[in-house]
Amino acid sequence: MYAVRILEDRLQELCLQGFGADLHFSKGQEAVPVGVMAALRETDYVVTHHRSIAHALVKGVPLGPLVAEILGKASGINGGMAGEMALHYPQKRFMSSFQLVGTCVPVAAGIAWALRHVQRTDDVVVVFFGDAATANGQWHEGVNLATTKRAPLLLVCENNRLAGNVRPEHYQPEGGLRQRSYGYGIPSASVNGNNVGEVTSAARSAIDMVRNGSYPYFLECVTTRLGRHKQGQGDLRTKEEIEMLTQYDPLKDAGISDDRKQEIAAFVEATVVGVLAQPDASYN
Ligand SMILES: Cc1ncc(C[n+]2csc(CCOP(=O)(O)OP(=O)(O)O)c2C)c(N)n1
Ligand SMILES: [Mg+2]
Repeated sequence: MYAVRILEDRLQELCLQGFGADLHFSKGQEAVPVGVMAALRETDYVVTHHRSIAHALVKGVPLGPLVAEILGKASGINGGMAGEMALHYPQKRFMSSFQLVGTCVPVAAGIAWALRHVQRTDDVVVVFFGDAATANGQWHEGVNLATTKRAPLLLVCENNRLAGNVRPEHYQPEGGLRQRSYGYGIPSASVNGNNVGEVTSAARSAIDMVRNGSYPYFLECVTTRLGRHKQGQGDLRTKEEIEMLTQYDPLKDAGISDDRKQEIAAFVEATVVGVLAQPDASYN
């Protein structure tokens, strides 16, 4: 979680200096990807949405080539042509991130179906998406497909109760997100997404069910976005509201020693400096 935080803080500085693009960070939400992926086998797969950097790093995409991709360098994992919202690194079974909200779900459902019913493995797919994605038609088609085709798919909702600067009363019916899973008859749970231990233990039970039953499961992780939606957009929340939310920061009581923090920060910094010196992607 600390590596994600440090990396994203550094990338944010670069964005503000004009190096990075309009990136979406996971500040405050780190316990969701870290907690869920701690419960995966290395051979399991991940598909994710636009807020992708944490997910890629935690799934094992190597730091240097990941940063290079995000900064548009030729040495990036996708030649510097994809960027944060079309990242692809199948070597680590990080299949893709998706720009269009909700579209990660049908693709993830298809991969999960093929793994179980064509390749006949017992690997599972985890797909991460935001709370607003559950209002998108692609989300519903994907969940319907996964359910009717018995695909081993863990649906992880990072419920930060925001879509950009829009509050959920404008895109969600009252009654809670889990109700959406009831319509498909799939099992579900809701956890404190800022508590990494709670996320991991819920993910373990969920993944057991997904793997053994070859059926989808909906895991809602209630979390808090502490930064802007993306770097080019202001935040309409007041400073007081954001300050209040920092009490839920998953890193607050994570117990990481100062030595370990320094070690991680030095590694991230050396990697970023090395990447900055590399040539930009080019069509030539
Ligand atoms: C189909 C589609 N509509 C609109 C957008 C613009 N957009 C980008 S992110 C976003 C908010 C998504 O909110 P949520 O799914 O809750 O994820 P969060 O950003 O909160 O992590 C929107 C509307 C988009 N990328 N795709
Ligand atoms: Mg959201």
